[in-house]
Amino acid sequence: MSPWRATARAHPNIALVKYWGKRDPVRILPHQSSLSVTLAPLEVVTTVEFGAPADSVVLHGTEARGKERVRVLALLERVRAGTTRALGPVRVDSRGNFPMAAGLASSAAGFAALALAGRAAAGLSTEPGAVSRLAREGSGSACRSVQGGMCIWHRGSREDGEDSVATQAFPEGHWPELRLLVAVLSRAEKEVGSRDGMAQAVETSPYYPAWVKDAEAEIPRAIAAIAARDLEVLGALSERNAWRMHATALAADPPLCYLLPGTLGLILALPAARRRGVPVWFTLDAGPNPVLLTLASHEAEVERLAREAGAVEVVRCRPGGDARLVEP
Ligand code: 2P0
Repeated sequence: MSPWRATARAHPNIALVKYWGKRDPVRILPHQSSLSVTLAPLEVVTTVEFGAPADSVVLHGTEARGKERVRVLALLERVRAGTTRALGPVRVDSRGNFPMAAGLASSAAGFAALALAGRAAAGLSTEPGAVSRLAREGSGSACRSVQGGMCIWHRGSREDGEDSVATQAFPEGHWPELRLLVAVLSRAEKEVGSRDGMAQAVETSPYYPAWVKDAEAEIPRAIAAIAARDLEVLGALSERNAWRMHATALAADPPLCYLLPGTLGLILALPAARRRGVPVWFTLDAGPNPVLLTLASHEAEVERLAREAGAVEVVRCRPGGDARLVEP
């Protein structure tokens, strides 16, 4: 591949132990570690080409303006700082194969693909640790989309952030029966984005210190449950971690409520489904659309359950692979 141009693909990820709050908003360093599953078949494909006539950032077919463009170009500035070569202006083209309205942030897949393509195009090492650190500086959760399977973003303790990086805990093929279904209840854009919401929770939620301590302690328990492929234990852990993240947000001032009535309708129906023998648990990001954890054997039944509870779309996912370089 030409050292001036590269194309990378990356999947988004869903956290089961969530990242919620920064100790350093500039370098994007979290207060606690988080753990996620990489989601196939959803992906973003990004091409980076240095030596273009002028800087250009095209996201999903449209020239980006404002904050989005600034964030993309800032990440590529960090790539430039890592080499003595004169790379010149850059052209970026990035598109996803999934509806952004599904509530799955495309930023994780987008910044993971951008970091990998950017480093490759500049002739820099594409070793996962280096790519993950760079992706983190674009969007925190992106550092967990550089590798497949299940990844842990270690909070780290260094001020320069060098040890705040994601590593793979289990490869893509570790748990082939695991399924994650995004139940789209609302496509409306949320009023307060994750970045502002987590900052508000850090500053004003009296529950914030308890959140940090609890979430960090859940990581080894989540690893043990995944190692044992124990969905009952992992599902219960995912639900309580999601509830605790939302409790922390609800306790902020002003309060942050990401749930809609339909969200509660669906997630409160799950205990009865479990009593009927359906293995189904939820996790919920900073938005109204739950992600349902189940097994391949029950995927159709869980989709039906989500639709009966009002889901307008259900996106079926499974653990995905590493971000990778491809021919454009
Ligand atoms: C997560 N979220 O662990 C958590 C759970 C939302 C709720 O990571 O400010 O887009 O770019 O670091 O990564 C969404 O926040 O935020 C997120 P920035 P990001 O997946």
